[in-house]
Amino acid sequence: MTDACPPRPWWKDAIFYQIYPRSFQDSNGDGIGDIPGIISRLDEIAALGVTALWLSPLYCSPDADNGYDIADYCDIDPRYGNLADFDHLVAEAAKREIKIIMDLIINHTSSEHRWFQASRRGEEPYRDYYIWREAKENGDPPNNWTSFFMGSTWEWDDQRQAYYLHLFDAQQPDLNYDNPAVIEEVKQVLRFWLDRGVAGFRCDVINLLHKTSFDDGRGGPILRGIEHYQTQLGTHRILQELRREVWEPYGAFTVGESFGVNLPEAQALTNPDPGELDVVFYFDHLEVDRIINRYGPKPFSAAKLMERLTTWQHGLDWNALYLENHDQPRIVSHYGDDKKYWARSANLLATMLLTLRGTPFLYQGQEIGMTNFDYTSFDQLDDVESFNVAALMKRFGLPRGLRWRLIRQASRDNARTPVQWDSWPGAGFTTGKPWLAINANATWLNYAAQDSDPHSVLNFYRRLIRLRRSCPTLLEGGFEPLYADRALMIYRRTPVDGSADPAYTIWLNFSGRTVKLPKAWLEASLTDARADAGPSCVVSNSGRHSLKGVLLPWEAVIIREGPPLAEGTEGTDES
Ligand code: TEU
Ligand code: CA
Repeated sequence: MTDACPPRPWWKDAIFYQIYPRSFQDSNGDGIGDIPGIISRLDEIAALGVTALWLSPLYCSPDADNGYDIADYCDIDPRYGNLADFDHLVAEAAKREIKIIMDLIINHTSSEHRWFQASRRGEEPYRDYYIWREAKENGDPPNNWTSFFMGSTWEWDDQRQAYYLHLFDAQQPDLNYDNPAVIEEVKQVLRFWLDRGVAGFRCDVINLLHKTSFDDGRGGPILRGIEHYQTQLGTHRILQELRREVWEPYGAFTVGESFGVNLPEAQALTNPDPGELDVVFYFDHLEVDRIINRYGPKPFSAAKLMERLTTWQHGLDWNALYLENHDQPRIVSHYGDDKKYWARSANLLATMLLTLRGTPFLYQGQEIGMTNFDYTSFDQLDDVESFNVAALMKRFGLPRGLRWRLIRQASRDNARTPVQWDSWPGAGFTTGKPWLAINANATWLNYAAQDSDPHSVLNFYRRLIRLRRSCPTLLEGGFEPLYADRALMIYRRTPVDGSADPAYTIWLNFSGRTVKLPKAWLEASLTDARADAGPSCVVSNSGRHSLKGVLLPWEAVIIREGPPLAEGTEGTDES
């Protein structure tokens, strides 16, 4: 007798696509993307091979942090539509076999939420829904913590005559997770959306929920105090309770954005016993070229990236794979080359994302290789974080030019410019004035131009997604690092037991130079039958069919080990 294997969960085979609704598709000319707009683009999303959507917040919000400050968890902001539109979206997506997960922001609410309004008046039962503390004798805040968006984490409230905690903006007061009533409220919110047919949640800064102590923090001006609230025991307990009582009974999927987690913490958050989250978003692999955070650049190295990827590929059973989201610069402008080798480097990054072990999450516009914004001055920005960071840099005496350079490459607005659907004014995003300026490169870098071009970034993504979904090795196989240096990265996906699908090796050149391939690895990939021609490529972003001694600038190649493929399945190329 053998125990039946538990069925493989749907999300392991999923291709997720994140929508930042404000910037996705406007349907009524007010310059702000909306739900009818999303519905109108479902065919494009389905054509890419996407099977699940993560929707950035659509809830009622005064937009101090673009919806990450929620004023009503159980309603849609009128600018995006209404609950009927939302239900329609869920139904239309389901017709295309696309599931939907919501963004769940429960570390904090908006200061306009009725819970906070009642709490600041001292009304029960809301009095202790938030974290209130008295001022020190001299009137100072209760401790020295500093927020994600710079400055103190404490804001004085005249009405309540006390300070409240906010890890992010002052208009984002933190909920008090020592109060069981707050956890009960959260369960109601979860059930509300699950009952409407959503398949799960992307959980915003989920590892910061429980604050263990309010002692002074150590460290410099950034994130002082984080040791008192990052991935605490109390947070593990809350997640276990939510999983047991809500997620598990509904079969809901959860991906937790986990700020600053290390591997052991991520392992604990995703350990099926007792069970908290399914997968986590960590930041490690995006920080290879950063000191401390996005605003402190240092040189990139493929070897360093490989080292970090390997840690996570081996350390977790399953990874949430991503290179972009609404908080990060565009990957082609970050790890790629958004100038001379724009398409080829975008395709190389696509190759990496879609050949690692885990569930890939694409971000809107990534599939056409959208780049960072082309703004030239501070007044074109919108993001609260960019303004606060710029102000802090000014206080530290950084000259204006340097401030702009750092903000320009790291601002979250880089990812928030409207999706470039076509080359018309408004880029097919809006017929009105877009809430955030559209990149001028929309005239040539757009969906319409790429849709029918077999050599486009878009079609490269489509092909890779198809390949991934048809190869058990790419879906479920193991990961083995083979070689890396400053520019080059080579790894292998190893076959699944009992599967006919062989191993694949992935060869990536993260540089604008032609590099020689290490002979040992090249030979290892050669089979006798094809030794003369060189190993044959299932995918190449340069149009090559076999691998010889070098990789061209930003070249990416996938080699299928074992017998050659049938005619017509190999040699994917780019112009
Ligand atoms: O992000 C939290 C986070 O960990 C960072 O990426 C953060 O945005 C900051 O830029 C660090 O420098 C989540 C959301 O994704 C983000 O959009 C929200 O602003 C934030 O939480 C607060 O809800
Ligand atoms: Ca609109």
